[in-house]
Amino acid sequence: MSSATMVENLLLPPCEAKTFQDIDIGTGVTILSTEATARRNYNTTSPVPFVPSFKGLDFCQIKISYNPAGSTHEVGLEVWLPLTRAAWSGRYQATGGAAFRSGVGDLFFGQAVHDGYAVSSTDGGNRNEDFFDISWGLKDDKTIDWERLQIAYTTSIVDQILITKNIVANYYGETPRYSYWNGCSQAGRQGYMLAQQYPYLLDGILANAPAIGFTDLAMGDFWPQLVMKEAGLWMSSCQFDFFRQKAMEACDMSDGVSDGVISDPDICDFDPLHVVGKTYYCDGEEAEVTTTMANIVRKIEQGPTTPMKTPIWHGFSPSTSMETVGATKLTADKRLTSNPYGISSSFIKNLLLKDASFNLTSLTYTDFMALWTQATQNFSWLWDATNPNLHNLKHAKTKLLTYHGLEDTEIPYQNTLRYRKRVELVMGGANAVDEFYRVFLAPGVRHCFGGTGPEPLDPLAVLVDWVEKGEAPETMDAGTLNNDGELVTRELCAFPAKAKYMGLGDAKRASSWSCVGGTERHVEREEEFEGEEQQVLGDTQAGKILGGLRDRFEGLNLGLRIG
Ligand SMILES: [Ca+2]
Repeated sequence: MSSATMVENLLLPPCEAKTFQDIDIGTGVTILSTEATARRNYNTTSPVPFVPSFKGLDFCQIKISYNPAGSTHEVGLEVWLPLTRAAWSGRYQATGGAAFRSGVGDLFFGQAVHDGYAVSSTDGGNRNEDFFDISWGLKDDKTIDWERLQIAYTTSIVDQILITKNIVANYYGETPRYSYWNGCSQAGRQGYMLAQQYPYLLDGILANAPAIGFTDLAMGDFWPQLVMKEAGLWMSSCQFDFFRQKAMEACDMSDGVSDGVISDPDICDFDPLHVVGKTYYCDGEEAEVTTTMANIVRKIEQGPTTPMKTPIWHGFSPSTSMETVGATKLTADKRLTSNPYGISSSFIKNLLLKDASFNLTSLTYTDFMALWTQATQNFSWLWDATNPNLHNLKHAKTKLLTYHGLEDTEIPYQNTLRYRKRVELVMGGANAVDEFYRVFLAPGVRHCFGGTGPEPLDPLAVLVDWVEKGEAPETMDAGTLNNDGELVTRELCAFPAKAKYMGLGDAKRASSWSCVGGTERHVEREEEFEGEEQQVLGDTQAGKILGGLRDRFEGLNLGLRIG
């Protein structure tokens, strides 16, 4: 440690509650309690495989409890600050929630502190540990607790960011140089809400697989259950998987590579009715696909429609697993029955029907449509983040970055694309929107992570480079291990570009693929480009495609070096 750094660290105040007594965010919150503890050589343990554990972390842990402005509800906030000034990158990372929860505690804190971030999470005033239970949104007298819901889904996120910035300033003597949002699903929705309403609070927003239209999503994810109920047939996951396997057989090669990933589900024209009469094996028995089964799958792929057949929500692409929204379970007498997704069932029962013990299999299509209308009228204002006007985001120079898996089991990727296209309509077209908002679709990736396709490796780093170095991403590095344990790499493409196998070279290597069909845009001439001919190539998308070709030939290891 240099002497200058030692002096800097000596100047930091102690990691004690009194250091953080002076919280003033100007919106009238009342601090109820403050705890601060210096943690040294701390090991995090992760309860889930997709979050790594970290050893030997040093940080200041702060826990604050407060009443939001004008409310007597108690909200909890936790912040970890790298213990020394030298360990802090000057950055702040706000993390968000999942399912019905506003935050997920310290789940992502180890990675953040390890990477030099100050990091925080709110409980949104909801201490219920069950991610899929929203019975707390109903008061004892069966009326909706709007105050609690509003705190959980809007104001606590803003308080979280403002209070944490105060805490950062109290400790390091300066506010964060760069502030980021980082989250997926519910946290993705929170990120879009911040982008639409409070973009000045942040420099960059990473909001993946976002639950943008949360009301429609909660209703739409019940659709597969209703389809099965109306058809009078509850299908097993094995039966759904048979259709999924047939769709994969029909469309896997549409991208030129047989790898269990459909790169572009939009061009997969698999029709479930084509496999009627085919034999499948489930639970040790052989049976034939019926028309009823095929029609169930087709309706789920088409998505919910009004009685006039107007689509009201997206369907799921044919290669998407139905294990979440199309789940069924066995009754005591070994019959299959409904097993709806927790978000949908808890929302419909508690907040729409106000009866936690309601039997959802009694709902008819007509009932369901009426409930959807009620849901839109009562809850869209609360938690939907669908406003396409991003003028404030643009003006704040804040960047919004999203990836969405094409096999998302809970939120159809079309939800994100529909929003992006609406933004393009009101914000001056694709090129203009690309200046502050980019979307990357991840073939074969499920909800936030998992699946057969390569996952984004470090999307936050991509956002940081965009915000701090002005490097707008055209691609996003992704990777996974295939069934044979081999590393598969891919560069995800900035929408609307799609990854295309160039027909030559190892398909497991990113260099054998190119992004094609992207937004035509002027590419700044790079310094290494010299000579008139290369300047011309560098000016257009053609340069990028040729760049891909260069990578591809170099990837063949033939000793070729191009450009
Ligand atoms: Ca494929």
